[in-house]
Amino acid sequence: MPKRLTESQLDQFNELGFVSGVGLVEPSECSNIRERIEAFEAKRPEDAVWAFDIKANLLFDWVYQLGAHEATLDAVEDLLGPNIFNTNTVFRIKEPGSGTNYGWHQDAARIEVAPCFVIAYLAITASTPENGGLRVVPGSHRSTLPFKIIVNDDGQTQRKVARTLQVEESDALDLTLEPGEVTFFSGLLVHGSRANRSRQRRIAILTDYTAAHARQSKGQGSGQLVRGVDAWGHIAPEPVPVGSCTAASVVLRRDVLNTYPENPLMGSLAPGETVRFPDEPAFMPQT
Ligand SMILES: O=C(O)CCC(=O)C(=O)O
Repeated sequence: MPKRLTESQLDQFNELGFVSGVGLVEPSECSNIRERIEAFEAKRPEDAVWAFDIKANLLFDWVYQLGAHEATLDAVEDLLGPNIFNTNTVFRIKEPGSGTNYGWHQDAARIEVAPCFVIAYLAITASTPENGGLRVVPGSHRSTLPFKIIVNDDGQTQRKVARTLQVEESDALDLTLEPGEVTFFSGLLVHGSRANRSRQRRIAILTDYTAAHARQSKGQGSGQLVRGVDAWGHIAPEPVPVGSCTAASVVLRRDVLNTYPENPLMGSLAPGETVRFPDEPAFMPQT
């Protein structure tokens, strides 16, 4: 008996690779989260750019707590079973009128994970076709599709990103969410999103959830065990941050990112290429 999702939602997830519009977080909680985001941006605008970008769950205690949200984990348990790691929480914020967009991609294209992780896209503000909400290609989650690596993609500069080739736009579906609603989708589902043509910010928080028994095709991932037990040791354990973006947690996050076989910010490194993180000492916060 599923804990949170209905049998038909589970069937849809298996068939199409996603289930959308699952109301899990109170809109008032979304307002609180937005206030925290905007308070950090006001206080430390330069740090907000990198701190929210990847593994924010290693930097902020309140982001960790959001990743461990009980109702969300109940739904994830229905999809992945009872032993769950949070392997990455990111913020995706599109300013009014901004051109930030995400070309078609499968998050699990470069490093396969079996069983595949599930991504929870939580709408902190409403998410609509006009403000650059999520678009998915239903049923595209069954295999890794051909892709190419792009450096300095239009929508995301200073990145190496994997972009799926030959996606038929007419196969895509626009998803609309109210604040507090979640789209769960397979890490293999082809998805993307367009620019924000509205006058409001679009704020989404995406979390990757991985079953503790899952295996990666390359290297070893790491994560925070947010539910159940880890009897497998496939995923390296990550600590829970104390406080909000302290120097200690910044260093810890960089150490974690440095252990990846592919650098998650930049993709594969060329021979001799070294990693530079935007949180290097010049940016380091004071304790
Ligand atoms: O925020 C979005 O619209 C999509 C983000 C995304 O696909 C990603 O960060 O990989």
